[in-house]
Amino acid sequence: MALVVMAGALTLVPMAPVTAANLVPPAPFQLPLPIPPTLNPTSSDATTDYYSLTAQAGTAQMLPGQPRTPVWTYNGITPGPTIRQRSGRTAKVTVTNKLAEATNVHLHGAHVQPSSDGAPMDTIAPNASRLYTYPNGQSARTMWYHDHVMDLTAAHVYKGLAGFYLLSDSAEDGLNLPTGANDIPVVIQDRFFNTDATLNYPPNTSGLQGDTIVVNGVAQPYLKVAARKYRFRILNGSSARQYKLALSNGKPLVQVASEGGLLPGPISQSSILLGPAERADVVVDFTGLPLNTQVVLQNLNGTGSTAEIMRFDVNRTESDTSRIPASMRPFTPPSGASLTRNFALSRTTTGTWLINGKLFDHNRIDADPTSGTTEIWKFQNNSAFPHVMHLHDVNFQILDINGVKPPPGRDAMTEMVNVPGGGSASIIVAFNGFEGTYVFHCHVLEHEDHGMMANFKVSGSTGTTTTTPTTKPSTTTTVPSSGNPVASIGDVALTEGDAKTRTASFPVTLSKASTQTVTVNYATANVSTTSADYAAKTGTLSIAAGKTRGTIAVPVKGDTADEGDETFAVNLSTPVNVIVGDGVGTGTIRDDDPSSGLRLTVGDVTVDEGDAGTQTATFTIALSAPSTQTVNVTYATANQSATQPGDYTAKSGTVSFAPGVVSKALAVTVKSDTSTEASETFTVGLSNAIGGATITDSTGVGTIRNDD
Ligand SMILES: [Cu+2]
Repeated sequence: MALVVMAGALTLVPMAPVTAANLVPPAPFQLPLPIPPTLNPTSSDATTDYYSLTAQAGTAQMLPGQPRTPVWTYNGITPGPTIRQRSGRTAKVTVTNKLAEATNVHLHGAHVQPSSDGAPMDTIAPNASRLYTYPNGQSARTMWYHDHVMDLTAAHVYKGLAGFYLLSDSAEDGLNLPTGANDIPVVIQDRFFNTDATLNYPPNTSGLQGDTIVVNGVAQPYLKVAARKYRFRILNGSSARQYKLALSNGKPLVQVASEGGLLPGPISQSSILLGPAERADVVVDFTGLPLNTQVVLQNLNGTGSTAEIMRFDVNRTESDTSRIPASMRPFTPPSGASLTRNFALSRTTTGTWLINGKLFDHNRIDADPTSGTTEIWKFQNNSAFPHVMHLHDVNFQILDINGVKPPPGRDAMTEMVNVPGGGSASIIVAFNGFEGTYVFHCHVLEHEDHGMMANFKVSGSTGTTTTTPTTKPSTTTTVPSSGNPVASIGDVALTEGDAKTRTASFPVTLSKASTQTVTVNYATANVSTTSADYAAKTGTLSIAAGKTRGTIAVPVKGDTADEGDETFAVNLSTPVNVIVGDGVGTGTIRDDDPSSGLRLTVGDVTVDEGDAGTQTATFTIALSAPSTQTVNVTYATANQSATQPGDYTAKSGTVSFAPGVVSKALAVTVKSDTSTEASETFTVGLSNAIGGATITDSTGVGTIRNDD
């Protein structure tokens, strides 16, 4: 409806309903499969690769014989460019928002600090930029990045905001799986199109299932292949549709990886069920097939236009030295759960979705696991729709679905569990590494956007982190701990020095001795270091049977720059015969150079509300002294008694201090009204300082003084 203001009166004028006709899905296999290009870093240093993504409007040739479709893109294309990153090397991705509304980026599958996780309320305003830091302490795996803003994720991903993020490591290199041009990411989505080739996204709370299958952004494409092996990294990037993948020639799909990366061994499957956001890396072997053979990737769950996904056309022979290895990556599942939590999944009569009877509230903590502990989470689905539950930050193992062990390929580490309609599933999850608040939610994106999301807050086991007191659900039970020992890495602080190289020795301790040799991989990663202040290091720590302690030594370099204290991390991964408890050791390099300790602060502001229009609350973000290097800090507004958008306009982004600059103004728009409410407050919070400064006052309070 349109609002028309006439002579001081408000008149509601209904607009004609939109009646654009739905496009009949085109005949399949007319356009080639596009392969999203690999994103080159804008720069790289000893530890880190820097990338730039811009969310912007664009067009794409999604349909054969039709005009280009208006879409949302990263760097002009959908799916966005593929980020291919090495395990153990930090990625710093600057995302610039050139869309007309807020967006953000969540790296799905990443073990990452909360400030870079892309939480629903942690958004990038139009024309703002945001730096996301991905430590990449995990093993090789297929991940994807996508928009994750509050209430609008489904619509934003539907418009095109998704791309691949592929992590590789040396263990994977050694397996001789198909690589390079023979390692192809494939995202399957479904859409409705209007007859003018525009996207049609009808309002929906059940979970949208479009009538046109698009692969890498193109309707039912074909791919010309050689008679050899290929690795296809298949992602279900749809809102709600579940695909049962199979090959039309009856040959198996050989699954080599799932969400958690490489499986212990290959699994030959006649079909693979893939729910939203789930991934399966499969090797398809076209060797020996005659030229001109056509093999269709089918969806056995589909009918008509949704039964066929894409076609492979064998058009050449090629030598093939790749292989499917007999064994790949063994893993130790989490064990020794100390707590069980129960989550009931249900729907309201208005179509919204609930977890334990509640809609999502970003201010409410719904589960409060302690870092270093393991829990069992049970999902009871009291609705007819399947819910694909996803936990941010952590991986877990599925213990059962409807009381039965999960099928092959679904029993390895993952962050997705497909809970059948009317059914149940349980998972075992170890919380370690980063502390703070993350979301878990149904990845049917319309369910997520309509309430089916909750917060879990990982708190430190040492009591050094302030935690919001919460009461555990009455259904909590205690499970006796058993199984492998828990490995924890300690923190180290040392003074930088000027010239000598010193050694930061990180202790790794086991909760008890093992009867077997324990190994764990480690890799250093930048946290607030911006230059090579330490020697990046990766390797494998081995602790002999009967022993409970090992050490990881990292050389730290001295210098004479005044840069404030700096921190880096040592991340543990790929545990064998051990569970990783605290998997992140923090190394603090104390700066001993002159005028040490650059401090970042944000001041308070009071503005009079006024009766009409808007006012500006100007916050001052200050650096205690000029720096010789660029200092960046992330900021975001947050509600107190004043709430956005009614009282002020939410704002978030990054403030950058060029060398020598000590003060920056941050203007927040405050709305006026004539109601006689009391004075109200909101805050501007600082986080994630980069460039050697420490945040010593992280919260500026904005007071809107009522003058009515
Ligand atoms: Cu759901």
